[in-house]
Amino acid sequence: MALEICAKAAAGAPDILGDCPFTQRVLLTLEEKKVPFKAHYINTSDKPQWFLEANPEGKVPVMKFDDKWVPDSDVIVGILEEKYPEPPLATPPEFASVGSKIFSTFVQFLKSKDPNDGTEQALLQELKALDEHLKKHGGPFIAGEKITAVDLSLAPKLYHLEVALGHFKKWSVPESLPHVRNYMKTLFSRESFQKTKPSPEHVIAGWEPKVNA
Ligand SMILES: N[C@@H](CCC(=O)N[C@@H](CS)C(=O)NCC(=O)O)C(=O)O
Repeated sequence: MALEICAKAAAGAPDILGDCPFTQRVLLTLEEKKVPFKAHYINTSDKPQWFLEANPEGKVPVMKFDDKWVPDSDVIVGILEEKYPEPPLATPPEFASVGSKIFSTFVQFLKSKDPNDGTEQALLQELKALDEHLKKHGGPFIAGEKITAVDLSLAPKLYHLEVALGHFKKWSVPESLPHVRNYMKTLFSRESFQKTKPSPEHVIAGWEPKVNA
């Protein structure tokens, strides 16, 4: 039987995949490993009772393994790697934290209302470090020629960055960071990404209340 996953539903569209980067990370892992799955789309603004009983913390994604619902994308991806070792996607430990501050610095910059508060610089610094890493190690992925878990975790976050900063701040990754720009193009054009990406409209709708808070 196919594995079951609870994924975020799009706002106002209960049958469409929503804008959760942690859910997409797990879906990307399943697609890369060609593991069949069945998704339940969860309206996170009005969570069904059965979902809250299965997962009292109430966050998505959760995945059912051996009749037990398991939360947290980090844990789920680890279990998938053990149960479905092919193709291997574990990232070598020395590369596992590359780009790990990009999402938090992006969110701070996105929410910032003061152009001089340093949040843009903080994000640029993280993106520059990624650019230098990709240049030094030759890419196209963080660990070299093969895609690994760290790329599958970063890809949805970079997509949110591109869509949300483009929309709310008319901002894009500068041309002075060509390796990051190419990396994003490579990730976003991958079949697994195309199959699992939320629409830009849903990404924008998801960030709107946080940007205008
Ligand atoms: N650390 C968790 C984060 C999951 C998470 O924050 N999910 C968000 C959606 S992107 C969520 O379920 N929010 C609904 C809520 O907190 O009620 C993971 O990696 O799976």
